[in-house]
Amino acid sequence: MDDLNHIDQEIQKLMWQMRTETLSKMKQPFNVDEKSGRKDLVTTVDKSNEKTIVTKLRELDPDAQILGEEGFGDQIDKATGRIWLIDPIDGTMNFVMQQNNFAIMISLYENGVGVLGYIMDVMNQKLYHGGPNGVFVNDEPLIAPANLHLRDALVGISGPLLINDDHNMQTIARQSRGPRMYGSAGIEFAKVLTGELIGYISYLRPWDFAAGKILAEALNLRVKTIDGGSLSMLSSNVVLVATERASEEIIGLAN
Ligand code: 2AM
Ligand code: CA
Repeated sequence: MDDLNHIDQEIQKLMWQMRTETLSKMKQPFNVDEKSGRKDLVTTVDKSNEKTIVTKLRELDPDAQILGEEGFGDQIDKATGRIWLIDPIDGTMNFVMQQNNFAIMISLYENGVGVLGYIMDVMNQKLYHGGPNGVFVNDEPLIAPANLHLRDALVGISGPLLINDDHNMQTIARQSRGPRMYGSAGIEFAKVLTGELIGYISYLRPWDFAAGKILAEALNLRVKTIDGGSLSMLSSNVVLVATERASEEIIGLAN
Protein backbone atom coordinates (compact mmCIF):
# COMPACT_ATOMS: atom_id res chain seq x y z
CA MET A 1 0.00 0.00 0.00
CA ASP A 2 1.13 3.56 -0.69
CA ASP A 3 1.70 5.74 2.32
CA LEU A 4 -1.30 7.24 4.05
CA ASN A 5 -0.49 10.84 3.19
CA HIS A 6 -0.39 10.00 -0.52
CA ILE A 7 -3.69 8.12 -0.25
CA ASP A 8 -5.23 11.08 1.59
CA GLN A 9 -4.17 13.51 -1.16
CA GLU A 10 -5.55 11.19 -3.84
CA ILE A 11 -8.90 10.77 -2.09
CA GLN A 12 -9.24 14.53 -1.62
CA LYS A 13 -8.69 14.95 -5.38
CA LEU A 14 -11.21 12.17 -6.03
CA MET A 15 -13.83 13.90 -3.86
CA TRP A 16 -13.51 17.14 -5.87
CA GLN A 17 -13.68 15.14 -9.11
CA MET A 18 -16.83 13.37 -7.85
CA ARG A 19 -18.34 16.74 -7.01
CA THR A 20 -17.80 18.00 -10.57
CA GLU A 21 -19.14 14.79 -12.11
CA THR A 22 -22.18 14.78 -9.82
CA LEU A 23 -23.06 18.38 -10.69
CA SER A 24 -22.85 17.67 -14.41
CA LYS A 25 -24.91 14.44 -14.15
CA MET A 26 -27.50 16.26 -12.03
CA LYS A 27 -28.13 18.72 -14.88
CA GLN A 28 -28.88 15.90 -17.34
CA PRO A 29 -31.80 13.45 -17.15
CA PHE A 30 -31.14 10.54 -14.77
CA ASN A 31 -33.22 7.54 -13.73
CA VAL A 32 -34.73 7.21 -10.26
CA ASP A 33 -35.71 3.80 -8.82
CA GLU A 34 -37.35 2.86 -5.54
CA LYS A 35 -35.41 0.43 -3.35
CA SER A 36 -37.51 -0.65 -0.32
CA GLY A 37 -40.33 1.84 -1.10
CA ARG A 38 -41.20 5.34 -2.30
CA LYS A 39 -39.10 6.97 0.47
CA ASP A 40 -35.95 4.99 -0.32
CA LEU A 41 -34.52 6.01 -3.71
CA VAL A 42 -31.51 5.20 -5.82
CA THR A 43 -30.52 6.96 -9.05
CA THR A 44 -28.19 6.21 -11.91
CA VAL A 45 -25.94 8.91 -10.39
CA ASP A 46 -25.59 6.97 -7.09
CA LYS A 47 -24.58 3.89 -9.08
CA SER A 48 -22.14 5.54 -11.45
CA ASN A 49 -20.52 7.50 -8.58
CA GLU A 50 -19.99 4.29 -6.63
CA LYS A 51 -18.47 2.52 -9.66
CA THR A 52 -16.00 5.39 -10.21
CA ILE A 53 -15.02 5.46 -6.53
CA VAL A 54 -14.59 1.65 -6.34
CA THR A 55 -12.35 1.68 -9.44
CA LYS A 56 -10.12 4.38 -7.94
CA LEU A 57 -9.91 2.65 -4.53
CA ARG A 58 -8.95 -0.69 -6.13
CA GLU A 59 -6.11 1.09 -7.91
CA LEU A 60 -4.91 2.97 -4.79
CA ASP A 61 -5.34 0.21 -2.20
CA PRO A 62 -5.72 -3.14 -3.96
CA ASP A 63 -5.57 -5.30 -0.82
CA ALA A 64 -8.34 -3.50 1.06
CA GLN A 65 -12.02 -4.50 1.15
CA ILE A 66 -14.74 -2.11 0.02
CA LEU A 67 -18.26 -1.73 1.46
CA GLY A 68 -20.42 0.35 -0.89
CA GLU A 69 -24.10 1.13 -0.39
CA GLU A 70 -25.06 0.19 -3.95
CA GLY A 71 -23.23 -3.13 -3.88
CA PHE A 72 -20.31 -2.57 -6.30
CA GLY A 73 -17.77 -3.34 -3.57
CA ASP A 74 -17.25 -6.59 -1.67
CA GLN A 75 -19.45 -8.82 0.50
CA ILE A 76 -18.04 -8.16 3.97
CA ASP A 77 -18.82 -10.19 7.08
CA LYS A 78 -15.91 -9.24 9.37
CA ALA A 79 -14.72 -5.74 10.32
CA THR A 80 -11.07 -6.79 10.28
CA GLY A 81 -8.29 -5.54 8.01
CA ARG A 82 -8.57 -2.40 5.91
CA ILE A 83 -12.12 -1.49 4.87
CA TRP A 84 -13.23 1.46 2.73
CA LEU A 85 -16.88 2.53 3.12
CA ILE A 86 -18.66 4.45 0.38
CA ASP A 87 -21.91 6.40 0.29
CA PRO A 88 -21.98 7.63 -3.32
CA ILE A 89 -24.91 10.00 -2.66
CA ASP A 90 -26.05 10.50 0.93
CA GLY A 91 -29.50 12.09 1.01
CA THR A 92 -30.66 10.72 -2.34
CA MET A 93 -34.19 11.97 -1.63
CA ASN A 94 -32.81 15.52 -1.34
CA PHE A 95 -30.68 15.02 -4.46
CA VAL A 96 -33.84 14.06 -6.41
CA MET A 97 -36.32 16.51 -4.85
CA GLN A 98 -34.14 19.54 -4.04
CA GLN A 99 -30.88 19.26 -5.93
CA ASN A 100 -29.42 20.45 -2.62
CA ASN A 101 -28.54 19.12 0.86
CA PHE A 102 -26.77 15.91 -0.16
CA ALA A 103 -23.24 14.60 0.32
CA ILE A 104 -20.70 12.11 -1.00
CA MET A 105 -18.86 10.15 1.72
CA ILE A 106 -15.83 7.87 1.86
CA SER A 107 -13.94 6.54 4.86
CA LEU A 108 -11.17 4.11 5.74
CA TYR A 109 -11.15 1.83 8.81
CA GLU A 110 -8.38 -0.51 9.86
CA ASN A 111 -9.39 -3.35 12.21
CA GLY A 112 -12.43 -1.31 13.22
CA VAL A 113 -10.44 1.86 13.98
CA GLY A 114 -11.16 5.00 11.94
CA VAL A 115 -8.24 6.25 9.83
CA LEU A 116 -9.55 8.74 7.24
CA GLY A 117 -12.99 10.31 6.70
CA TYR A 118 -14.40 12.50 3.90
CA ILE A 119 -17.76 14.28 3.62
CA MET A 120 -18.29 16.36 0.46
CA ASP A 121 -21.13 18.90 0.76
CA VAL A 122 -21.57 19.17 -2.98
CA MET A 123 -23.73 22.31 -3.26
CA ASN A 124 -21.78 24.30 -0.64
CA GLN A 125 -18.44 23.28 -2.13
CA LYS A 126 -17.10 22.09 1.22
CA LEU A 127 -14.97 19.01 1.82
CA TYR A 128 -14.83 17.96 5.49
CA HIS A 129 -11.86 15.63 5.84
CA GLY A 130 -9.21 14.29 8.16
CA GLY A 131 -8.53 11.67 10.79
CA PRO A 132 -7.44 11.31 14.41
CA ASN A 133 -4.68 13.91 13.90
CA GLY A 134 -6.92 16.73 12.69
CA VAL A 135 -10.02 17.77 10.79
CA PHE A 136 -10.28 20.33 8.00
CA VAL A 137 -12.95 22.05 5.92
CA ASN A 138 -11.23 22.48 2.58
CA ASP A 139 -7.85 23.88 3.79
CA GLU A 140 -9.07 25.35 7.11
CA PRO A 141 -8.50 23.39 10.34
CA LEU A 142 -11.65 22.85 12.43
CA ILE A 143 -11.50 23.33 16.19
CA ALA A 144 -13.52 21.23 18.63
CA PRO A 145 -17.00 22.73 19.19
CA ALA A 146 -17.87 24.07 22.67
CA ASN A 147 -19.09 21.39 25.09
CA LEU A 148 -22.61 22.86 25.38
CA HIS A 149 -25.66 21.48 27.17
CA LEU A 150 -28.71 20.30 25.21
CA ARG A 151 -30.81 23.18 26.57
CA ASP A 152 -28.47 25.76 25.03
CA ALA A 153 -28.40 24.52 21.43
CA LEU A 154 -30.15 23.14 18.33
CA VAL A 155 -30.28 19.39 17.78
CA GLY A 156 -30.64 17.43 14.53
CA ILE A 157 -33.19 14.60 14.73
CA SER A 158 -34.23 12.41 11.78
CA GLY A 159 -37.84 12.78 10.60
CA PRO A 160 -39.01 9.22 11.36
CA LEU A 161 -37.52 9.19 14.90
CA LEU A 162 -39.14 12.51 15.80
CA ILE A 163 -42.54 11.79 14.19
CA ASN A 164 -42.78 8.41 15.92
CA ASP A 165 -41.37 9.71 19.21
CA ASP A 166 -38.91 6.81 19.24
CA HIS A 167 -36.55 6.91 22.25
CA ASN A 168 -38.42 9.95 23.64
CA MET A 169 -37.22 12.14 20.75
CA GLN A 170 -40.04 14.65 21.26
CA THR A 171 -38.94 15.25 24.86
CA ILE A 172 -35.33 15.61 23.71
CA ALA A 173 -36.40 18.12 21.04
CA ARG A 174 -38.42 20.10 23.60
CA GLN A 175 -35.49 20.29 26.01
CA SER A 176 -33.22 21.72 23.31
CA ARG A 177 -33.53 25.19 21.76
CA GLY A 178 -35.22 23.44 18.85
CA PRO A 179 -34.98 20.44 16.54
CA ARG A 180 -33.65 20.64 12.96
CA MET A 181 -34.01 18.12 10.15
CA TYR A 182 -31.91 18.16 6.97
CA GLY A 183 -32.44 14.64 5.52
CA SER A 184 -28.76 13.80 4.97
CA ALA A 185 -26.57 12.20 7.61
CA GLY A 186 -23.44 13.70 6.01
CA ILE A 187 -24.82 17.24 6.06
CA GLU A 188 -25.98 16.82 9.68
CA PHE A 189 -22.67 15.35 10.86
CA ALA A 190 -20.94 18.33 9.21
CA LYS A 191 -23.18 20.72 11.16
CA VAL A 192 -22.24 18.97 14.41
CA LEU A 193 -18.53 19.26 13.50
CA THR A 194 -18.88 23.04 13.09
CA GLY A 195 -21.10 23.49 16.17
CA GLU A 196 -24.22 24.56 14.22
CA LEU A 197 -25.94 21.57 15.85
CA ILE A 198 -25.08 20.26 19.31
CA GLY A 199 -25.86 16.74 18.13
CA TYR A 200 -27.66 14.54 15.63
CA ILE A 201 -29.73 11.38 16.11
CA SER A 202 -30.82 9.01 13.32
CA TYR A 203 -31.20 5.36 12.41
CA LEU A 204 -28.21 4.85 10.11
CA ARG A 205 -26.39 2.24 8.10
CA PRO A 206 -22.57 1.91 8.28
CA TRP A 207 -21.82 4.07 5.20
CA ASP A 208 -24.12 6.80 6.59
CA PHE A 209 -22.09 7.30 9.80
CA ALA A 210 -18.61 5.89 9.05
CA ALA A 211 -16.95 9.08 7.78
CA GLY A 212 -18.74 11.36 10.26
CA LYS A 213 -17.73 9.18 13.21
CA ILE A 214 -14.02 9.53 12.43
CA LEU A 215 -14.21 13.32 12.04
CA ALA A 216 -16.46 13.80 15.08
CA GLU A 217 -14.31 11.71 17.43
CA ALA A 218 -11.22 13.61 16.30
CA LEU A 219 -12.99 16.78 17.52
CA ASN A 220 -13.75 15.30 20.93
CA LEU A 221 -17.43 14.65 20.12
CA ARG A 222 -19.08 11.42 21.33
CA VAL A 223 -20.46 8.93 18.79
CA LYS A 224 -22.56 6.15 20.33
CA THR A 225 -25.73 4.15 19.96
CA ILE A 226 -28.76 5.83 21.55
CA ASP A 227 -28.43 3.55 24.59
CA GLY A 228 -24.81 4.59 25.10
CA GLY A 229 -23.15 1.53 23.53
CA SER A 230 -20.52 1.35 20.81
CA LEU A 231 -21.54 1.24 17.17
CA SER A 232 -21.37 -1.88 15.06
CA MET A 233 -19.49 -1.08 11.84
CA LEU A 234 -21.36 -3.73 9.83
CA SER A 235 -25.00 -3.15 10.78
CA SER A 236 -27.61 -0.42 11.28
CA ASN A 237 -27.64 1.54 14.54
CA VAL A 238 -29.65 4.37 16.09
CA VAL A 239 -26.66 6.71 16.14
CA LEU A 240 -26.11 9.68 18.45
CA VAL A 241 -23.29 12.14 17.78
CA ALA A 242 -23.07 15.02 20.24
CA THR A 243 -20.89 17.02 22.60
CA GLU A 244 -19.89 15.12 25.73
CA ARG A 245 -22.45 16.98 27.89
CA ALA A 246 -25.33 16.70 25.41
CA SER A 247 -24.52 13.04 24.75
CA GLU A 248 -24.95 12.18 28.44
CA GLU A 249 -28.14 14.25 28.68
CA ILE A 250 -29.69 12.75 25.53
CA ILE A 251 -28.83 9.16 26.54
CA GLY A 252 -30.41 9.86 29.94
CA LEU A 253 -33.63 11.13 28.36
CA ALA A 254 -33.80 8.42 25.69
CA ASN A 255 -33.65 5.39 27.98
P1 2AM B 1 -29.13 7.71 2.04
O1 2AM B 1 -29.77 8.83 1.31
O2 2AM B 1 -27.68 7.50 1.67
O3 2AM B 1 -29.92 6.42 1.96
C1 2AM B 1 -32.29 10.49 5.56
O4 2AM B 1 -32.97 10.79 6.72
C2 2AM B 1 -30.85 10.13 5.94
O5 2AM B 1 -30.84 8.86 6.60
C3 2AM B 1 -29.96 9.96 4.76
O6 2AM B 1 -28.64 10.21 5.20
C4 2AM B 1 -30.16 8.51 4.38
O7 2AM B 1 -29.06 8.04 3.63
C5 2AM B 1 -30.22 7.90 5.76
N1 2AM B 1 -30.94 6.66 5.94
C6 2AM B 1 -30.46 5.62 6.63
N2 2AM B 1 -31.36 4.63 6.68
C7 2AM B 1 -32.43 5.04 5.99
C8 2AM B 1 -33.68 4.42 5.68
N3 2AM B 1 -34.01 3.20 6.10
N4 2AM B 1 -34.54 5.15 4.94
C9 2AM B 1 -34.20 6.37 4.52
N5 2AM B 1 -33.04 7.00 4.81
C10 2AM B 1 -32.16 6.34 5.53
CA1 CA C 1 -26.73 6.78 -0.28
